[in-house]
Amino acid sequence: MSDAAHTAMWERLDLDIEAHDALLAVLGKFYGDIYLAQEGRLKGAEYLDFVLSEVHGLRIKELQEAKAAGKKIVGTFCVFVPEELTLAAGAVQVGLCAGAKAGTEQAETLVPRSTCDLIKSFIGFKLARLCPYTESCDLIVGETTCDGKKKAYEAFGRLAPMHVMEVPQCKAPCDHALFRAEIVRYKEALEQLTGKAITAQSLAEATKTVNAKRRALGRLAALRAADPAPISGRDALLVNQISFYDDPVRFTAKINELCDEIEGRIAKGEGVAPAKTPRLLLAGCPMAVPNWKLPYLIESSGAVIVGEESCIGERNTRDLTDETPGDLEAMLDALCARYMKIDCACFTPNDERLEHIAAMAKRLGADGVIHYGLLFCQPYAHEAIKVGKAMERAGIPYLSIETDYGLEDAGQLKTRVEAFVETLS
Ligand code: BJ8
Repeated sequence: MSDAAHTAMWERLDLDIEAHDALLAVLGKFYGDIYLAQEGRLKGAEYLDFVLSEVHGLRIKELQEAKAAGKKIVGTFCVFVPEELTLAAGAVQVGLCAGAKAGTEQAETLVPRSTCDLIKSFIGFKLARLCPYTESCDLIVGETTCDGKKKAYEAFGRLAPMHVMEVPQCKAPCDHALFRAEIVRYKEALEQLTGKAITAQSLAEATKTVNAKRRALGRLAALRAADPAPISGRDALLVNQISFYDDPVRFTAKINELCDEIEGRIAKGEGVAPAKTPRLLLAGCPMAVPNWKLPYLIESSGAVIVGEESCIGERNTRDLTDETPGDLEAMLDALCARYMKIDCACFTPNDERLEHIAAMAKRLGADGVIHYGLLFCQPYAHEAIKVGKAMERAGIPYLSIETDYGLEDAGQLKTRVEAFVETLS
């Protein structure tokens, strides 16, 4: 697409063109420094570079073409929104990334200053007219996970068409029943939006598509147990980030190709860092595009990241939806069962998360765990303490970091990470 065609498309979406150009310039520079400067990247990473370079271009054009063909676009902020249902209704689902500081001052007119950057980011992007994904959406789905998000959606709902799903906070049978009812309510909202009834057949097909994507991401996650690490943590994170907005069928094929290449690399004993480089597992809050600060600091401090225990990582991909039920009601039960396994810190108790982190660290041969919490995020700040104790019991070195989307603390964080990595060497 030419620059002029891009600009015309963004104008039609009523973006603030000048501010948007400035944002893309910063993103391009950031990407060059953090991604393109890496050594020993896989050939398949060219696809990631291409997708990122066209993140506000070709993919938005595809969404506009889908809309012109009568499809609806659904935006989400959380992995509790069942993509299976969205696809079964013939709609396109995109994750709204919320990983950069934008429109912060404007956002703070709607939410308290003591709100995490992820929330401020999606509100800021909307108020500053910077996100072509948000502006392409026919419906945005929120969810009652943390207090910050659920109150923010009250304000956001006045700016965009919204549906909010209630996500329970516990996992007793009555909570499963509540979420099962919410799945039905979301199904009905989608049917109203698209004018298309979700059938057993359309849901079965959509479930296969979403499971195939999860399997490809699971395959990649498993290959990262190899030493030397065959792919950098930054690239693996990027794969997970892209999974939220790329076309699911194309993405799955590309990631399986990437995995084929990785298998070849492992067979030759090659990697992105020498064998025995300190290996770290990142746990905690999700890292949306372009939140690459901490992974970059870690991997420029002599360590390699071998796994992400977050919603932009294995928390979102470890569980498949059962494909065996033949009728719609049983399929909705299967969806509910699958989504209620998610071990988000918003649940209480949430001890399975501690077990998952320890098991991941063991499976991936991690030498240590770094817990990442966003400043002002209460659920993950609480769990950082619990995770620390669990890692101590398991004998796994642990570092807890709390930060935001700013770069002001980068020097101080690097010092802490380097000191931690040194203890592992
Ligand atoms: S299922 S992790 S995607 S809610 S960082 S906004 S928790 S104050 S992102 Fe999440 Fe769904 Fe859970 Fe996953 Fe609140 Fe914390 Fe901010 Fe957060």
